[in-house]
Amino acid sequence: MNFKELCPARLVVASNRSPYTFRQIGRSMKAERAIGGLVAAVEPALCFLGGIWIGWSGRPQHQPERMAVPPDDPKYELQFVALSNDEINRYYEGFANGALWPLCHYALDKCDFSREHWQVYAAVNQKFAAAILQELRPQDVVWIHDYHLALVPQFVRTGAPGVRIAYFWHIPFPSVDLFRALPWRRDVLRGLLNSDLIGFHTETYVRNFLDCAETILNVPVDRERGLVTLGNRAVKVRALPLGIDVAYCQQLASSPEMQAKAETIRRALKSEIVALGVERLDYTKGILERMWAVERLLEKYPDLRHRFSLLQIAAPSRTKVSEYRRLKRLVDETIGRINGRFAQLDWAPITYFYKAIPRAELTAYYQAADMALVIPLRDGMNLVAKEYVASRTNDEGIIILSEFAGVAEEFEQEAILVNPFDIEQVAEAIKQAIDMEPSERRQRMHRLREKVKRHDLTWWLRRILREIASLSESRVVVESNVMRHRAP
Ligand code: GDG
Repeated sequence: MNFKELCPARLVVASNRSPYTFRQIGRSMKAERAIGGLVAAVEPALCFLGGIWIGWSGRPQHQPERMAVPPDDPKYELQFVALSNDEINRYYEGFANGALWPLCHYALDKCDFSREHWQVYAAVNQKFAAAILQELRPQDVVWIHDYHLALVPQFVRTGAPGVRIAYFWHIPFPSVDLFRALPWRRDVLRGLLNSDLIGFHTETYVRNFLDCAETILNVPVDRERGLVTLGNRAVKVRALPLGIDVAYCQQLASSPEMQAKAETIRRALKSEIVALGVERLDYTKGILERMWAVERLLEKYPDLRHRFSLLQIAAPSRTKVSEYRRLKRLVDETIGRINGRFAQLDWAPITYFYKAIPRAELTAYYQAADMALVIPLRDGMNLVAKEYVASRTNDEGIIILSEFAGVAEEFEQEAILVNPFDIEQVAEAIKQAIDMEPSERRQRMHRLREKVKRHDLTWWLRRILREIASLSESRVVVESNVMRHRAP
């Protein structure tokens, strides 16, 4: 894939976390690639186009401040932004994860709208913008990621008015009624609208964002063309659903090592039917609700005791935020209670890992599971659902999927869609999956695999890079309320 033909520009990428973290081993530092969809999605573009990725290393200080990566075959540079402990508390844990994250996931009761946190959020966004401006060369494209950096486009635009800025928002964008609760709703919208292109995972998030721009900022919105007009600039707003590296998933799934591991997992669980949950331990992922659904299932269908079990992998996440510590206690207690209620000497209904599993090894879990329970209360996309599908190379398996995950807009026909708040419905959906004719399960999985293949990571990168490139070919200019395209 030659991305350079699509987009000849150099990229300046910014995200809260740097794509590599570092561990001190003896006297030297070992670079480790961060877990998660963002790095997997963006790194290939940077490797092809070259450029720089600006992010926080995850530590208060970092030496050196800059390095070339990937370590074994350097293709682009990393520039670290240093954050003090106070900045981490207020910008990252306080505002980004204590206000914006719950707000965008419809958890208004968990929002802490502290003015001090907001001020530090703005100051840290300015710090990121300063780092970007320092690196900027003529013709570069700035590509900013996620809810931590919503004000960065505005600060960059002030320092470099003509620069092209693309933004990708990885989490849901809530409806206007909810977003209005944010005391700094106008600042966040204006900050984002200093981009030239804003990408979301789904059409629903695009609609919500356009509604917010129109209602809260009172600016002209063209829904058909996906444009917001601000002064003499038009901002493109697009649904660009992120795909995964299907070829990599299939390669892992076909490896004898992973297949052997999948066998070992199945044997150890001693269950005829294995369901799998994989997520960061986060209150948006519906982990507790899923446990209650399993409890209801076993209560209602006693013949499934001994035959069915859930394997839940929950990777530790944001462990310093009090809501996450509370959730951890609740999950521990709930699993303990349910296992205590139903377990027998040679069988437990829930097997629970509180640890991160390396990406490659996850494949063995995907392969060992007869069904995936992807039941978040809200989720921007959910890449685990796509990875599960891509790993089912024999077309076996089925997904029980929350209607509130972004991926439901793509999988709604083939998955069993549920409302995660309706515990009885989730329990019944598991039963339906167990009772489904194997041929129907195979048909559904086959169709899902075709979808995931068609809209994979390369497809997404092509789409987004094409959109980015078109920002330079024909800048959208607004003149006396008439829109026309003009060469730069
Ligand atoms: C945010 C949005 C959106 C590897 N080991 C573990 C693990 N991984 C990998 C998975 C997957 C990724 O991490 C998790 O991605 P998700 O999309 O499922 O969820 P978030 O981390 O919440 O990501 C989300 C995404 O950004 C991309 O835009 O889809 O909606 O919230 O690639 O293979 N994941 C977990 N445990 C491991 O041990 N959970």
